[in-house]
Amino acid sequence: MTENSEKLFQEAVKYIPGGVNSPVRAFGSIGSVPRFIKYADGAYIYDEDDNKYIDYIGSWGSMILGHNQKAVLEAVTEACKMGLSYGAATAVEVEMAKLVCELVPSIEMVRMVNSGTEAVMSAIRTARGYTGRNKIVKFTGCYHGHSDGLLVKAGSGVMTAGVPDSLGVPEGCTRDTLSAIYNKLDSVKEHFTRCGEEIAAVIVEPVAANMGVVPPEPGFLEGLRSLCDEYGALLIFDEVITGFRLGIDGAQGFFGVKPDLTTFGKIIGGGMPVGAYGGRREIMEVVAPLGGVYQAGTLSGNPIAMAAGLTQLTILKEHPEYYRELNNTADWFFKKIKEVVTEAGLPYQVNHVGSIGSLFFTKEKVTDYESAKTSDTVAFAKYCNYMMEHGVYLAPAQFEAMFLSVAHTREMLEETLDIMKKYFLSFPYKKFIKN
Ligand code: HOZ
Repeated sequence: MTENSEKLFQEAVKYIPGGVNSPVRAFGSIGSVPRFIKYADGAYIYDEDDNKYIDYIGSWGSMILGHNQKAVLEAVTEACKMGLSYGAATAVEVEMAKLVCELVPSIEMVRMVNSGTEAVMSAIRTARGYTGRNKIVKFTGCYHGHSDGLLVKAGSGVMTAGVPDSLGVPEGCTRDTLSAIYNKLDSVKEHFTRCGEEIAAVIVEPVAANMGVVPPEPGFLEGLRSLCDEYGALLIFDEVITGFRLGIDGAQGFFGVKPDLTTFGKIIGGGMPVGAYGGRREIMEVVAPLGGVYQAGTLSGNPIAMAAGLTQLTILKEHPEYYRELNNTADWFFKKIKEVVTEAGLPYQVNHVGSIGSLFFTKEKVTDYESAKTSDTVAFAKYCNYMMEHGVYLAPAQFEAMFLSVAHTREMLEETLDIMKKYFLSFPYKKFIKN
């Protein structure tokens, strides 16, 4: 039953564009009613109709420890008693910056902001300021937030909506954004050969997670590193999703490739709105007030947000076994998903890296935007709605990731697999198959 969600949605559309504050949440691509969430706990999320779901979104990855982690909640509660915001320097933000620099070896200085979008926007400006160059290379299907210059063939909601570029972005804002193909080094080389001296940075999701999850092929990230070094451009890893998720030092630790700048969001805030960008000292020293790259924010380093993020990161640091267990469990889970679809006679693809993954409704191996786009989104929509109706809360779009947390137990994952199995092995499903 979704009666209360339906009523809320009818109200919401009157006052909020599309009824939501972020497009994917409208459930448009699966054609059903967005669930309005009342509360969440551990790996479960509950809607306004009191439906209970196993949550595979986890605030798009932020809740790696599960919802309502006790120590995080306590830290936030304590911090609230001291005032909500000062717009001034605090001890907690120094502690936070120190911890990020300690955990991520490529980072010697870091600046806190309020979202991943803001982090990326600022990192790009920093790269341009530092190199004195204007052009950036991004990959088709990678999503780096909604700032003007990066809404070029972006992933996530833009890809789901089938909109190549956003309205309202003047041509001038994207003139210096060059597109390349994920996992195809040659497509990057072409840009460098043509205008290498003008390229300030290459920005990449080290594991693409906004066209569904697409792992980097062996040599791809290393190749980007070499090209950037050869031409004096900076390599920016957008670790908004992978940061503190694949391991305490993110994708850069997981794959052993060191970027010049890194952006964070989601996990770094422990559920609060936090983003950050950081990198080598000499680069970060161009940021104001030290240098000429201006970037500022009243709520940056907000004490409540810092309390949540600092506590979540400290727990992760103190429990390296969480990553081992989470990644092992995820390896098992995604392998089982592949077995389920194979048993049903479906040639669908399962991609995953650590605790993020995607089931692609296509027989093509998914390595980039074009192959991801071969997915049968109608079949995905039917599947996604079935899962929702049976208590499994999935990202409501083919081109998003599934997120596991340390709160997901084997029993919950087995329950999820059983529901998937029932669906894929059921007769009515078969008539929707395109591939
Ligand atoms: N852009 C996010 C998914 N990649 C969705 C964020 C949200 O709706 O909260």
